[in-house]
Amino acid sequence: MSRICYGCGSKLQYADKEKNGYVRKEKINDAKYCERCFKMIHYGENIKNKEPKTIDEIIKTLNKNAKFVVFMSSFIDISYDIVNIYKKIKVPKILVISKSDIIPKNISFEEIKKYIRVNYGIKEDIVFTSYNSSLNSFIKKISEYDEIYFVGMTSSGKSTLINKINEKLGSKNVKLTTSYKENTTEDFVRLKIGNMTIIDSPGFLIENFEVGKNENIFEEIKPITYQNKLPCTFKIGNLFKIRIDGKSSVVFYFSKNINLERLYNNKVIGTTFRVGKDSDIIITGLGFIKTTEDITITVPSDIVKYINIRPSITGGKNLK
Ligand SMILES: Nc1nc2c(ncn2[C@@H]2O[C@H](COP(=O)(O)OP(=O)(O)OP(=O)(O)O)[C@@H](O)[C@H]2O)c(=O)[nH]1
Ligand SMILES: [Mg+2]
Repeated sequence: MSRICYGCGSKLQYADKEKNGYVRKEKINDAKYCERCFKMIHYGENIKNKEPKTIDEIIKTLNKNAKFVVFMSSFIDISYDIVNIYKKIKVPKILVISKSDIIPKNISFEEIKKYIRVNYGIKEDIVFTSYNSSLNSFIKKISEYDEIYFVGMTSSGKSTLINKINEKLGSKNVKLTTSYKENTTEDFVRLKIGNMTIIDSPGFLIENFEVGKNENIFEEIKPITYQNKLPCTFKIGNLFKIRIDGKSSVVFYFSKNINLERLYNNKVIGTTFRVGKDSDIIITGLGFIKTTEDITITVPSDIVKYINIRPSITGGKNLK
């Protein structure tokens, strides 16, 4: 019988070093982790998953096998694209806004809930989790089901949350592999935790800006506001520059480790588009920029694929 890696769910194999689940031949019968997970856990390496599962493959498995689904996304990434994936799941489900510790304190969970219900028409329960919250009521809620699939955006914290539940309930499972890089979990992993079977899943991968450790958001976001009066260029760390034309407040929700610099007389070559007032310009995986008035924005053309526009999650008419 084939065995799986407890860290990422890949089938263990020794035939091809380049494929998921590789271990050395002599380890095939007793390794708990594939070589990639072993290196990620013990040496902090980040090794890319070369064969990520597609969104359709994951959805198909859920609609065929799942009894109950926990769907996770951070408040940064929530957008029409993500809600469209959520809506393709046809079995009982709840929406979990993960990493609630990164939400600025001036935005209440109730406001975000209302925003999601009003703007995306989600009727199911919406709950907030974080790796440093108590999780008692969340665990109580999911334990009404004996089998639960955890799915959601890549890096939304699925494996971390399952490890926490495992720890809280004192189960002796091997730890799932976690990392800030995309597509850490490669295949479904079933764990018996208390009376529940919890299934970790590979994350849904939409175009995701690849962050380094420095740009990943590990703690509460402190938004940075500029009053844009003239056309200005903003340098976002050493990553890229954007240009904003229009009189508007421009509020950046990024990792505090990203230095922002406002430049005048500095052109950006790329793609230009209009953004309506009270919008968030999401750079998926990195953060978002809120604008309060109509603006025109120019971004380098290779960044366009990461951009999603949504009604602003942090206030204005979108919360009414
Ligand atoms: N601030 C914060 N960071 C978190 C939280 N949960 C997870 N993270 C971090 O987010 C990153 C991704 O966590 P994972 O648990 O690997 O995410 P995942 O959803 O399993 O990712 P895939 O397997 O790629 O789909 C890691 O760097 C975690 O430390 C949380 O509650 N708060
Ligand atoms: Mg994972």
